[in-house]
Amino acid sequence: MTASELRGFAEGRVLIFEGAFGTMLQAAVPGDIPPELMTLEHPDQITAVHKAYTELSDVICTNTFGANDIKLDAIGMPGRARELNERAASLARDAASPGTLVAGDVGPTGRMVEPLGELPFEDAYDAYREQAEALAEGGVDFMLIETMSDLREAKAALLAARDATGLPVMITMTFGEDFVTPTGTDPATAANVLASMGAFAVGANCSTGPSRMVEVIGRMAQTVSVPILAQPNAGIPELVDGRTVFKVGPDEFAAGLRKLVTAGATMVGGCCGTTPEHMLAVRRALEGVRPVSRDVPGALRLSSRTRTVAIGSGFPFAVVGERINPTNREALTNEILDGRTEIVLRDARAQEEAGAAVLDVNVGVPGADERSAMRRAARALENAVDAPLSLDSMNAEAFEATVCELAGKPLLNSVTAHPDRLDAVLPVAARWGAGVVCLALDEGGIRATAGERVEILRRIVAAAESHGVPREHLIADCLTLAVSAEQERVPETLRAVELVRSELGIPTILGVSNVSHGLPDRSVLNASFLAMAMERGLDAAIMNPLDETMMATARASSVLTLRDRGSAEFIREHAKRRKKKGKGPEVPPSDESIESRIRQCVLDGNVEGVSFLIDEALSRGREPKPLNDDVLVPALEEVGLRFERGECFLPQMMLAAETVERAFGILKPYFPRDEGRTDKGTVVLATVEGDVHDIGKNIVASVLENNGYRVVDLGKNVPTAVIVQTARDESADVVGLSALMTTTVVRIPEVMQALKEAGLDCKVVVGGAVVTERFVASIGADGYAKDAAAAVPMLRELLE
Ligand code: B12
Repeated sequence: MTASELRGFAEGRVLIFEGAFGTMLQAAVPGDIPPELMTLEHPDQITAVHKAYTELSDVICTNTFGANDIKLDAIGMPGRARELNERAASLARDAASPGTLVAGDVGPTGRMVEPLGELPFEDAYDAYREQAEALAEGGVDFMLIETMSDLREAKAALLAARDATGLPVMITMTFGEDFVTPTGTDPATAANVLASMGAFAVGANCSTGPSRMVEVIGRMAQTVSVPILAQPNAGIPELVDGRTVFKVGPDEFAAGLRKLVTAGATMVGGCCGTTPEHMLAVRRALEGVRPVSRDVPGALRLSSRTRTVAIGSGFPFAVVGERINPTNREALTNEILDGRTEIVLRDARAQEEAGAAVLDVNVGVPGADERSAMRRAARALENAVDAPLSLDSMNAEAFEATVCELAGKPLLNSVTAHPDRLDAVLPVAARWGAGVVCLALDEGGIRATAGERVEILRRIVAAAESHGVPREHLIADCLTLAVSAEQERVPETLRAVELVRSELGIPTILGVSNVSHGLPDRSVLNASFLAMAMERGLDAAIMNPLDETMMATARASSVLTLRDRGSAEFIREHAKRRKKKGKGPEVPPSDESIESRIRQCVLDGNVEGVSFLIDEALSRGREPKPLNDDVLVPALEEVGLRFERGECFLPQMMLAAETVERAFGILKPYFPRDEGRTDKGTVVLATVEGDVHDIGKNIVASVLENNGYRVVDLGKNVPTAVIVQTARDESADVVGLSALMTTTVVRIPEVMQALKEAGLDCKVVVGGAVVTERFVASIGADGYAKDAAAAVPMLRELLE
């Protein structure tokens, strides 16, 4: 089915998708058979579920949610994706009543894609591609990618489905109570990034029931104009008498979906806990209901993983911070040549703090590989700051190497009307859904008049559209010329800003600082030019957000050009500045201690950067132990607190953890050793089952090894039986258990009991953030240490 056929099918009505599939199957086939395998072993049951839903829905889905090779591999069924998907697609196809569409269902791989996890993007892409090909082969009408929690994995699935099938692709993500995905992405950002990459429809599924999904769908509906799909579960499941129960019944569910349609959903269905009864109630409740009409204001919307910024008339003026640029900055130039990102991140934070909405990233330095420099900087920035990025380069390969690494939707700065440049940049923008700065420049150079420049831009817009880059992804730069050299051309630039707006209908951006080149008092000239350009309708400027005159001018002009309605932002900023007692934005101190730089590096999750800093600290004579105990561990604890307060999300916590692990790996060999001794006793160490926190346990392991103990480290998430077996095989003197969560600390008494039952009389010592002396006393463990250093005397005493 083509996109336009599907659009025709959906026109003017609310499409109803099926309810939960897995819930029905579990009820039909007792036992623990993976749902995907049922396609082969119980095809009749699959057909029965399809039949139950096909009567009630406009769309039924194939039984292939977990049928990608990565997931299948994890459940011991590698290499069977093709067969399972083809078969499942044809079962659904055969069961569908005439007029019911079949969606090829695709779910997550169950593993985290880099940089949050270890699964390479390409591997996720390959697995999804294989699945999509087989589903298309089996005859599905379109692809439905569901329950994604990480934008990069969602991108891999979307691209693979697009590349492999050419069918329309719908894609939904799952959102928590706080209206963000588990990796910190808000609904507007998810919708913007995925719709920009060509999703036919975007939406939300599963999550926390229909009523809380209203907010999610509403925010998506205000951001994108593609159809919106809402498939909530029947509330958060609760455990009642050992059974999972979903509390939202059919009528309440149907009323909830009605509200979702009012919020902007054009397609609805049910996820976990919903049944044909739920869908029957939905069918009745939506009889004759038409989708609400949406009027999404046109703008260029850029995204990071966590934020979306709209640029265009009617939206706040966007300051694009220009400081990440090595021109005339020796320290930054050296940093880029060394492969570091510390100054880049510091500049980014300072600019964001000062009010930059987007950060321009220019890392072109002669002698450095710009592709890897750009990729490194952009990756570090996306993890550490919220602002979307503008990748600034003359090298299209640097765009290509970087854009595939990002979760968000960056701006590619820039393309000219030069045919080679158009052919190099536009396909990258089209494939990855990126925004593009269009420079009013061609082989003939910069034109004198506004009209000529707009003509060049018109050609770029046409080329972009023919490459599949829509107008809403473009922003025009009419070129700022130095008033010292070409005074009469400056007013032409202002005229061009006005013309682009009225003739091309795309937003405009200018690198304003160029205007004052070669003159004194540059800030005043820049600010005056900015105010004049804003009056002509300029939507964004590449400028220095640390220049207070410029920022004050941008804020004042926003009020005077009606962008800042009710002067709200102006007043807010005034109050903020009064609080700071008139101080301007902080310029990053250059004499920061190495300790606070390392701390910042952990907070930024700057895995690559930390090695340099640890080496620097060691070479300056810092001791490894205080670096670990007083800098790395407290920084990680700070990340934990921010996570608890909802100020950062799982990706940041994961990257901070990886940063500390990397740092500890460098420090480890320097820890004091009790050379040559491994005879103080054998300690079997493990983080208990269900718990993946192992940084603390790893520190304990190396400190004990260095102090003459033989350590058998079983790693994390270790089942009780494995701990007991190893304790026996290794004749352990001590079993050391680590637990960091209130939910897993209960495993400790379980392991103690199992050791006792196995007749092993080894001592049990425990530790981990949630373990307290009181708890230890209550379970009767032999020892507790609050940290690795305290573990050494504790063990000595215990074993003597
Ligand atoms: C890093 C981290 C992660 C990393 C772990 C990476 C890794 N490889 O370890 C990642 C990102 C993967 C993670 C995931 C999650 N995390 Co976490 N995480 C943390 C964080 C920020 C730091 C933990 C840490 O490494 N501290 C530094 C080390 C050095 O300290 P430590 O572990 O306490 O170890 C020292 C001592 O305790 C002692 N010790 C430790 N073990 C042992 C053992 C023995 C025998 C002895 C003697 C001593 C000893 O010595 C160690 C060295 O000095 C904490 C916050 C915190 N303040 O603890 C949250 C925290 C533990 N995580 C939390 C949560 C909720 C989660 C998730 C559920 C989040 C989610 N929504 O998915 C998942 C859980 C996944 C799972 N099933 O386990 C909560 C737990 C809340 C609770 N009370 O139950 C915390 C407290 C954050 C919070 N404030 O909300 N997390």
